[in-house]
Amino acid sequence: MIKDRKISFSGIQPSGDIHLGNYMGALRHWPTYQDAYDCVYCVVDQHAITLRQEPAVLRRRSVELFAQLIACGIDPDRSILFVQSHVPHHAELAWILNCFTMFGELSRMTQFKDKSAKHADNINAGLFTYPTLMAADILLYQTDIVPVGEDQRQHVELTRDIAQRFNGVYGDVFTMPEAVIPRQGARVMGLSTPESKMSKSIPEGCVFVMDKPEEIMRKFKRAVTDSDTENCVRYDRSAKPGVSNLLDIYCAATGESLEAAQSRFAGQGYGVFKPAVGEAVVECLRPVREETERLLNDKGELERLMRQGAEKAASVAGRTLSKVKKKVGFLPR
Ligand code: ATP
Ligand code: LTN
Repeated sequence: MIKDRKISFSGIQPSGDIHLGNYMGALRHWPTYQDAYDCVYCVVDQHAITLRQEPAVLRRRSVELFAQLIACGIDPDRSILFVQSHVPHHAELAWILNCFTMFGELSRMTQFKDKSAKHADNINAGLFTYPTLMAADILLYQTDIVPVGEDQRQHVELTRDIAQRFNGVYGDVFTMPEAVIPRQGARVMGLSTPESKMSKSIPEGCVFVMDKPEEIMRKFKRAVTDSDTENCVRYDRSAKPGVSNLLDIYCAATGESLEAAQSRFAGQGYGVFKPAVGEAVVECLRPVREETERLLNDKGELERLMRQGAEKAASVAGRTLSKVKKKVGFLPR
């Protein structure tokens, strides 16, 4: 396929409400790729059902996430933004790629091992073959780069191995993708547990993008600071993980440098510092929340954008899938 610009593909699961960690570590960076790449962004609801989901909640989260991606700056006219289950090519290619993926390879995936330990009562085949569906997502669009968190690097590596194996048999069908891992905001820690990453599974110290300002302020005022006696704002990840995390969040929210932030709060106690970080986060998230709310008030328009995204996605994905089917020996209909 001849391409004017390189292609970027990212996906995110509608499996939980989006929090500050997801925003700082992933969503906030995504729109920036639109200047240099042709971008494809996907709400991966088919991946989400590898863990049990409440149907009504999954529907609500899928629409909300779709709106949040637009609110963060993804332009649905310039990029392809769509919902995975609206484009059947993903599941279809995933089946074919399953036949080019080894049992041993899937068994070695860290995420599979982690999730099957956490959900021992539901180790289903979809959880096991999660990476082949992700490979299909990526390879259908002849993707060059895949912006993801560090935790997804292994899945992108497997995607490359699958693509290489397929190309080795049938010639150059798939572009070889590469993971791109952003450095900034890569690890936001929990406000109540600064030693572990902010996560929806620890709701207490987790700030959600759709939280109201009062709720955000409450969470920051209760944030764990460090058990030393000095009550002073200083950056030291190992000795003062709570305060350092708050400083990192403040800098990410305001764009101020760490040095500037440290001197701004020098000599001030936590009673001033914590609400100031809260306010910075409120202001950083406010436009995203308000724009999401505005978009959610017009469901008709969101549905139109989802249809438009699915049509654009299907047209690109269809070209790759037809080629793959021909290569493996399926009869034309
Ligand atoms: P949770 O732990 O809340 O379940 P998650 O890791 O399941 O979060 P995903 O939906 O897998 O979240 O990830 C969406 C994106 O957000 C990924 O790119 C991931 O790297 C990023 N991300 C998740 N948590 C954080 C965090 N605390 N700090 C920075 N980035 C994060
Ligand atoms: N597995 C990813 C979500 C995901 C994805 C993708 C990311 C599904 N398909 C394709 C990049 C490209 C996650 O859990 N964050």
